[in-house]
Amino acid sequence: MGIIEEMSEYLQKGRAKNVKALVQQALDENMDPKVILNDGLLSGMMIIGEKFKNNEVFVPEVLVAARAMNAGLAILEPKLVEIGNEPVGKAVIGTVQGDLHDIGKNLVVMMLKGAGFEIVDLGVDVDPASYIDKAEEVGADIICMSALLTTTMPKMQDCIDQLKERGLRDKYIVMVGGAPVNESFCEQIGADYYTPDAATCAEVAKKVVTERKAG
Ligand code: B12
Repeated sequence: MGIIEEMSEYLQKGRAKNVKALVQQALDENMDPKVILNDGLLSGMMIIGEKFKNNEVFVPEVLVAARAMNAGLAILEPKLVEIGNEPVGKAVIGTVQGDLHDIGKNLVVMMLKGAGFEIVDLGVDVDPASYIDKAEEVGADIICMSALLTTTMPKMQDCIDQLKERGLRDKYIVMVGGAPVNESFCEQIGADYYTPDAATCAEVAKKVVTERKAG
Protein backbone atom coordinates (compact mmCIF):
# COMPACT_ATOMS: atom_id res chain seq x y z
CA MET A 1 0.00 0.00 0.00
CA GLY A 2 1.26 3.50 -0.87
CA ILE A 3 1.74 6.18 1.75
CA ILE A 4 -1.35 8.13 0.58
CA GLU A 5 -3.63 5.09 0.74
CA GLU A 6 -2.22 4.24 4.14
CA MET A 7 -2.97 7.79 5.30
CA SER A 8 -6.59 7.50 4.15
CA GLU A 9 -6.96 4.12 5.90
CA TYR A 10 -5.54 5.41 9.19
CA LEU A 11 -7.74 8.49 8.98
CA GLN A 12 -10.83 6.34 8.61
CA LYS A 13 -9.77 4.40 11.70
CA GLY A 14 -9.25 7.64 13.60
CA ARG A 15 -5.54 7.02 14.20
CA ALA A 16 -4.41 10.64 14.56
CA LYS A 17 -0.77 9.89 15.45
CA ASN A 18 -0.28 7.67 12.40
CA VAL A 19 -1.96 10.22 10.14
CA LYS A 20 0.29 12.99 11.46
CA ALA A 21 3.42 10.89 10.96
CA LEU A 22 2.41 9.95 7.42
CA VAL A 23 1.63 13.55 6.44
CA GLN A 24 5.06 14.56 7.72
CA GLN A 25 6.70 11.67 5.88
CA ALA A 26 4.89 12.56 2.65
CA LEU A 27 6.05 16.19 2.95
CA ASP A 28 9.62 15.02 3.66
CA GLU A 29 9.41 12.98 0.47
CA ASN A 30 8.39 16.17 -1.39
CA MET A 31 4.93 14.95 -2.30
CA ASP A 32 2.53 17.60 -3.59
CA PRO A 33 0.59 19.02 -0.57
CA LYS A 34 -2.58 19.09 -2.71
CA VAL A 35 -2.29 15.38 -3.39
CA ILE A 36 -1.76 14.72 0.33
CA LEU A 37 -4.84 16.84 1.08
CA ASN A 38 -7.17 15.49 -1.59
CA ASP A 39 -6.14 11.86 -1.89
CA GLY A 40 -4.91 11.21 1.65
CA LEU A 41 -7.03 13.28 4.01
CA LEU A 42 -10.19 14.47 2.25
CA SER A 43 -10.84 11.22 0.42
CA GLY A 44 -10.66 9.33 3.73
CA MET A 45 -13.11 11.76 5.31
CA MET A 46 -15.50 11.47 2.36
CA ILE A 47 -15.53 7.67 2.74
CA ILE A 48 -16.37 8.06 6.43
CA GLY A 49 -19.09 10.59 5.56
CA GLU A 50 -20.63 8.18 3.08
CA LYS A 51 -20.55 5.32 5.61
CA PHE A 52 -22.11 7.58 8.23
CA LYS A 53 -24.90 8.46 5.83
CA ASN A 54 -25.54 4.76 5.22
CA ASN A 55 -25.47 3.91 8.95
CA GLU A 56 -22.36 1.79 8.53
CA VAL A 57 -20.48 3.90 11.10
CA PHE A 58 -21.78 6.16 13.88
CA VAL A 59 -21.05 9.49 15.58
CA PRO A 60 -18.02 8.32 17.65
CA GLU A 61 -16.24 6.91 14.57
CA VAL A 62 -16.85 10.13 12.65
CA LEU A 63 -15.54 12.23 15.52
CA VAL A 64 -12.28 10.26 15.84
CA ALA A 65 -11.80 10.31 12.07
CA ALA A 66 -12.37 14.06 12.13
CA ARG A 67 -9.82 14.45 14.91
CA ALA A 68 -7.31 12.49 12.83
CA MET A 69 -8.05 14.70 9.83
CA ASN A 70 -7.48 17.84 11.90
CA ALA A 71 -4.18 16.45 13.21
CA GLY A 72 -3.00 15.87 9.64
CA LEU A 73 -4.35 19.23 8.45
CA ALA A 74 -2.45 21.09 11.17
CA ILE A 75 0.83 19.85 9.68
CA LEU A 76 -0.25 20.39 6.10
CA GLU A 77 -1.87 23.81 6.44
CA PRO A 78 1.33 25.95 6.41
CA LYS A 79 2.40 24.22 3.18
CA LEU A 80 -1.01 24.74 1.60
CA VAL A 81 -0.92 28.42 2.50
CA GLU A 82 2.60 28.67 0.98
CA ILE A 83 1.43 27.31 -2.36
CA GLY A 84 -1.78 29.34 -2.18
CA ASN A 85 -4.28 26.48 -2.28
CA GLU A 86 -7.67 28.11 -2.89
CA PRO A 87 -10.46 26.83 -0.67
CA VAL A 88 -13.76 25.86 -2.37
CA GLY A 89 -15.47 28.64 -0.42
CA LYS A 90 -16.08 30.06 3.03
CA ALA A 91 -18.83 29.07 5.41
CA VAL A 92 -19.98 30.64 8.66
CA ILE A 93 -21.68 28.12 10.91
CA GLY A 94 -23.19 27.93 14.38
CA THR A 95 -25.97 26.52 16.52
CA VAL A 96 -28.80 29.04 16.92
CA GLN A 97 -29.48 31.24 19.91
CA GLY A 98 -30.75 29.42 23.00
CA ASP A 99 -29.49 26.07 21.75
CA LEU A 100 -26.39 24.33 23.13
CA HIS A 101 -26.42 21.15 21.03
CA ASP A 102 -23.25 21.00 18.98
CA ILE A 103 -22.48 17.39 18.07
CA GLY A 104 -24.31 17.53 14.73
CA LYS A 105 -23.01 21.01 14.00
CA ASN A 106 -19.45 19.80 14.63
CA LEU A 107 -19.97 16.95 12.20
CA VAL A 108 -21.15 19.41 9.58
CA VAL A 109 -17.99 21.47 10.24
CA MET A 110 -15.82 18.40 9.70
CA MET A 111 -17.57 17.39 6.50
CA LEU A 112 -17.42 20.93 5.10
CA LYS A 113 -13.71 21.07 5.91
CA GLY A 114 -13.43 17.67 4.28
CA ALA A 115 -15.05 19.09 1.15
CA GLY A 116 -12.44 21.87 1.06
CA PHE A 117 -14.30 24.75 2.75
CA GLU A 118 -12.74 27.32 5.02
CA ILE A 119 -14.92 27.42 8.14
CA VAL A 120 -15.69 30.07 10.71
CA ASP A 121 -17.35 28.23 13.57
CA LEU A 122 -19.30 30.59 15.85
CA GLY A 123 -20.03 27.77 18.31
CA VAL A 124 -23.38 27.50 20.08
CA ASP A 125 -26.04 29.98 21.22
CA VAL A 126 -25.41 32.27 18.25
CA ASP A 127 -27.75 35.23 17.93
CA PRO A 128 -29.17 35.87 14.43
CA ALA A 129 -27.20 39.08 13.80
CA SER A 130 -23.84 37.45 14.61
CA TYR A 131 -24.09 35.04 11.65
CA ILE A 132 -24.59 38.00 9.32
CA ASP A 133 -21.94 40.22 10.92
CA LYS A 134 -19.36 37.43 10.70
CA ALA A 135 -20.32 36.51 7.14
CA GLU A 136 -19.85 40.15 6.12
CA GLU A 137 -16.56 40.38 7.99
CA VAL A 138 -14.95 37.29 6.45
CA GLY A 139 -16.60 37.41 3.00
CA ALA A 140 -18.45 34.12 3.40
CA ASP A 141 -20.37 32.29 0.68
CA ILE A 142 -22.63 30.29 2.96
CA ILE A 143 -24.36 30.73 6.30
CA CYS A 144 -25.15 27.40 8.01
CA MET A 145 -27.49 27.24 10.99
CA SER A 146 -28.10 24.22 13.18
CA ALA A 147 -31.00 23.79 15.66
CA LEU A 148 -31.92 20.78 17.78
CA LEU A 149 -34.83 22.26 19.71
CA THR A 150 -38.25 23.07 18.31
CA THR A 151 -38.18 26.16 20.53
CA THR A 152 -35.00 27.52 18.91
CA MET A 153 -35.83 26.79 15.25
CA PRO A 154 -37.57 30.19 14.83
CA LYS A 155 -34.17 31.86 15.30
CA MET A 156 -33.36 30.66 11.78
CA GLN A 157 -36.29 32.68 10.49
CA ASP A 158 -35.05 35.71 12.46
CA CYS A 159 -31.66 35.49 10.77
CA ILE A 160 -33.23 35.30 7.30
CA ASP A 161 -35.51 38.24 8.13
CA GLN A 162 -32.50 40.27 9.24
CA LEU A 163 -30.66 39.36 6.04
CA LYS A 164 -33.64 40.74 4.10
CA GLU A 165 -33.81 43.88 6.23
CA ARG A 166 -30.13 44.52 5.60
CA GLY A 167 -30.52 43.95 1.86
CA LEU A 168 -28.18 40.96 1.98
CA ARG A 169 -30.52 38.02 1.40
CA ASP A 170 -29.24 37.16 -2.07
CA LYS A 171 -25.60 37.59 -1.14
CA TYR A 172 -25.48 34.39 0.92
CA ILE A 173 -26.53 30.80 0.46
CA VAL A 174 -28.40 29.86 3.64
CA MET A 175 -28.39 26.21 4.74
CA VAL A 176 -30.36 24.90 7.70
CA GLY A 177 -30.35 21.58 9.53
CA GLY A 178 -30.67 19.68 12.79
CA ALA A 179 -32.98 16.89 13.87
CA PRO A 180 -36.28 18.86 14.04
CA VAL A 181 -35.64 20.78 10.79
CA ASN A 182 -37.05 19.52 7.49
CA GLU A 183 -37.54 20.50 3.88
CA SER A 184 -40.91 22.18 4.41
CA PHE A 185 -39.58 24.27 7.31
CA CYS A 186 -36.67 25.29 5.11
CA GLU A 187 -39.08 26.46 2.40
CA GLN A 188 -41.40 28.12 4.89
CA ILE A 189 -38.66 30.34 6.35
CA GLY A 190 -37.10 31.10 2.97
CA ALA A 191 -33.77 29.32 3.50
CA ASP A 192 -31.99 27.94 0.43
CA TYR A 193 -31.15 24.35 1.36
CA TYR A 194 -31.91 21.75 3.99
CA THR A 195 -30.13 18.42 4.15
CA PRO A 196 -30.74 15.65 6.68
CA ASP A 197 -27.09 14.87 7.33
CA ALA A 198 -23.61 16.35 7.36
CA ALA A 199 -22.21 14.45 4.37
CA THR A 200 -25.05 15.60 2.10
CA CYS A 201 -24.68 19.14 3.45
CA ALA A 202 -21.04 19.16 2.31
CA GLU A 203 -21.95 17.73 -1.11
CA VAL A 204 -24.68 20.28 -1.69
CA ALA A 205 -22.58 23.18 -0.37
CA LYS A 206 -19.70 22.31 -2.67
CA LYS A 207 -21.98 21.97 -5.69
CA VAL A 208 -23.89 25.21 -5.20
CA VAL A 209 -20.87 27.35 -4.30
CA THR A 210 -18.89 26.01 -7.26
CA GLU A 211 -21.84 26.70 -9.57
CA ARG A 212 -22.34 30.20 -8.19
CA LYS A 213 -18.64 31.05 -8.60
CA ALA A 214 -18.69 29.73 -12.15
CA GLY A 215 -21.31 32.43 -12.75
C1 B12 B 1 -26.89 14.97 23.14
C2 B12 B 1 -28.15 15.70 23.49
C3 B12 B 1 -28.06 16.72 24.44
C4 B12 B 1 -26.74 17.17 25.06
C5 B12 B 1 -26.02 18.07 24.04
C6 B12 B 1 -24.51 17.91 24.08
C7 B12 B 1 -23.87 18.61 22.93
N1 B12 B 1 -22.67 19.04 23.19
O1 B12 B 1 -24.41 18.75 21.85
C8 B12 B 1 -27.24 17.93 26.33
C9 B12 B 1 -27.30 16.94 27.49
C10 B12 B 1 -26.41 19.14 26.76
C11 B12 B 1 -28.68 18.27 25.94
C12 B12 B 1 -29.39 19.28 26.54
C13 B12 B 1 -30.74 19.54 26.29
N2 B12 B 1 -31.54 18.81 25.46
CO1 B12 B 1 -30.88 17.48 24.22
N3 B12 B 1 -30.52 15.97 23.17
C14 B12 B 1 -29.40 15.36 22.89
C15 B12 B 1 -29.71 14.16 21.95
C16 B12 B 1 -29.77 12.91 22.83
C17 B12 B 1 -28.76 13.89 20.81
C18 B12 B 1 -28.51 15.08 19.87
C19 B12 B 1 -27.34 14.73 18.99
O2 B12 B 1 -26.21 15.14 19.25
N4 B12 B 1 -27.60 13.91 17.95
C20 B12 B 1 -26.54 13.41 17.06
C21 B12 B 1 -26.23 14.42 15.94
C22 B12 B 1 -25.15 13.84 15.03
O3 B12 B 1 -27.39 14.60 15.17
P1 B12 B 1 -27.95 16.02 14.73
O4 B12 B 1 -27.59 17.03 15.74
O5 B12 B 1 -29.36 15.88 14.34
O6 B12 B 1 -27.09 16.42 13.47
C23 B12 B 1 -27.15 15.75 12.22
C24 B12 B 1 -28.20 16.34 11.25
O7 B12 B 1 -29.32 16.88 11.92
C25 B12 B 1 -27.43 17.32 10.42
N5 B12 B 1 -27.28 18.71 10.85
C26 B12 B 1 -27.08 19.21 12.09
N6 B12 B 1 -26.88 20.52 12.06
C27 B12 B 1 -26.95 20.90 10.76
C28 B12 B 1 -26.81 22.15 10.15
C29 B12 B 1 -26.96 22.25 8.77
C30 B12 B 1 -26.81 23.57 8.13
C31 B12 B 1 -27.25 21.09 8.00
C32 B12 B 1 -27.46 21.22 6.54
C33 B12 B 1 -27.36 19.83 8.60
C34 B12 B 1 -27.21 19.75 9.98
O8 B12 B 1 -26.16 16.75 10.34
C35 B12 B 1 -25.82 16.06 11.54
C36 B12 B 1 -24.98 14.86 11.22
O9 B12 B 1 -25.43 14.10 10.16
C37 B12 B 1 -31.13 14.55 21.40
C38 B12 B 1 -32.02 13.38 21.00
C39 B12 B 1 -32.06 13.15 19.51
N7 B12 B 1 -32.40 11.94 19.18
O10 B12 B 1 -31.82 14.02 18.70
C40 B12 B 1 -31.69 15.38 22.56
C41 B12 B 1 -32.74 16.45 22.28
C42 B12 B 1 -32.39 17.23 21.04
N8 B12 B 1 -32.62 17.31 23.46
C43 B12 B 1 -33.78 17.75 23.86
C44 B12 B 1 -33.97 18.62 24.98
C45 B12 B 1 -35.37 18.94 25.38
C46 B12 B 1 -32.86 19.15 25.69
C47 B12 B 1 -32.91 20.08 26.89
C48 B12 B 1 -33.95 21.21 26.81
C49 B12 B 1 -33.12 19.22 28.12
C50 B12 B 1 -33.34 19.94 29.43
N9 B12 B 1 -34.58 19.86 29.87
O11 B12 B 1 -32.42 20.54 29.94
C51 B12 B 1 -31.47 20.65 26.95
C52 B12 B 1 -31.35 21.93 26.11
C53 B12 B 1 -30.09 22.67 26.37
C54 B12 B 1 -29.98 23.79 25.37
N10 B12 B 1 -30.33 25.00 25.74
O12 B12 B 1 -29.60 23.53 24.24
C55 B12 B 1 -34.93 17.24 23.00
C56 B12 B 1 -35.50 18.30 22.07
C57 B12 B 1 -37.01 18.22 21.99
C58 B12 B 1 -37.57 19.24 21.09
N11 B12 B 1 -38.56 18.82 20.34
O13 B12 B 1 -37.19 20.37 21.02
C59 B12 B 1 -34.27 16.01 22.30
C60 B12 B 1 -34.85 15.69 20.91
C61 B12 B 1 -34.48 14.80 23.25
C62 B12 B 1 -35.94 14.41 23.42
N12 B12 B 1 -36.40 13.42 22.68
O14 B12 B 1 -36.62 14.98 24.20
N13 B12 B 1 -29.11 17.46 24.95
